[in-house]
Amino acid sequence: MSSTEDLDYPQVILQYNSGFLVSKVMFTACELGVFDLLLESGEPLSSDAIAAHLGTSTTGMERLLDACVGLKLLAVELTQEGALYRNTEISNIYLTKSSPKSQYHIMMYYSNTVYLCWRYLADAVREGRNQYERAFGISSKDPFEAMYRSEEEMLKFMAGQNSVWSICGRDVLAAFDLSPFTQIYDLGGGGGALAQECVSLYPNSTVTIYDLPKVVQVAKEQFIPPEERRIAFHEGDFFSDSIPEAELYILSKILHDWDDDKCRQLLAKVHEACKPGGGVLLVESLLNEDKSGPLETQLYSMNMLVQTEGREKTAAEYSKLLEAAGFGEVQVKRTGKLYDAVLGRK
Ligand code: ASE
Repeated sequence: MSSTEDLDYPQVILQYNSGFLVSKVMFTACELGVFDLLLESGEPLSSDAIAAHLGTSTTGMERLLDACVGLKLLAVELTQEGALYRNTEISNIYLTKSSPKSQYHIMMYYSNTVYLCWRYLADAVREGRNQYERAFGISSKDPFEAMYRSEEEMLKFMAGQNSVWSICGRDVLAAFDLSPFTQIYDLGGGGGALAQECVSLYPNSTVTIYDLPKVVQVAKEQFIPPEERRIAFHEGDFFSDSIPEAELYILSKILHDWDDDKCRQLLAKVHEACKPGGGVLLVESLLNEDKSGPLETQLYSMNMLVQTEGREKTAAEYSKLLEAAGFGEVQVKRTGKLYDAVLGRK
């Protein structure tokens, strides 16, 4: 801080105070369908018209729209008939449900699930564990049993993860030339958006989505088009069931869910299954070596505390885990975006 003015009016403190209000305004406009309506309408609309279409109060909608203008998620124009609102380009691409890059589902997951866990952040820090018992009244022995406590919750999570891959998937898969690997397993591949990116980027590859039976069933029925022949499915629990032989295993946002013991166990099992000359690709958000950032990754690590038993790690920590499991020639590629890639070879 450089001047007394900053001390009298501490921008950071004021901004951080209202940070969660910002998220909730965006999530709520998404949830109510504001951006979808403005995309469909094709012309600017008044707050009364938007409120009427979406079945909300006018007094609430007017304030929500103005806050969205403040956040630059909407633009407003004053006319003789009053204020008219329209989407910005960013909103059209990322905040509408129908866009191929829509972030709608991850926002609904954050707004309606993650948000409820964060209410107990102080308890999570005190106790060093996730907060499913307090937030939802359910046992938290297996974090994914808790996260998939209903089909609806599982679907929300799968759709949310898929929306992340629609904007980050290509970068992490292009970080290394994976074309030598044609037989690929995506362990914990969920809704399969990363698998779809993979077969599109590497047309000679086949990707098998390995996940819990109930996840695979939903992926098959709701996420992967049946005509996609390069994507296969394997139902199993990668801790207790066998892992078939393959050339490359993708573990995308898997290790960050589990404690170090389970990470070591899983990687040892993957190493055993892996063809000689094959490899493992970790896709994770990497912390700086001194853990001083990136902020987004530090925040994800807090989220892993409230929701799972894992944490975000540094490149050196992932390399060490890979080497302990027998993988060598470990290479790290930072993409400069949310998710990075670490490749190890057998
Ligand atoms: C997990 C990922 C998540 C487990 C719990 C989670 C996310 C939210 N809760 O493996 C998503 C992480 N955030 C983004 C933007 O990807």
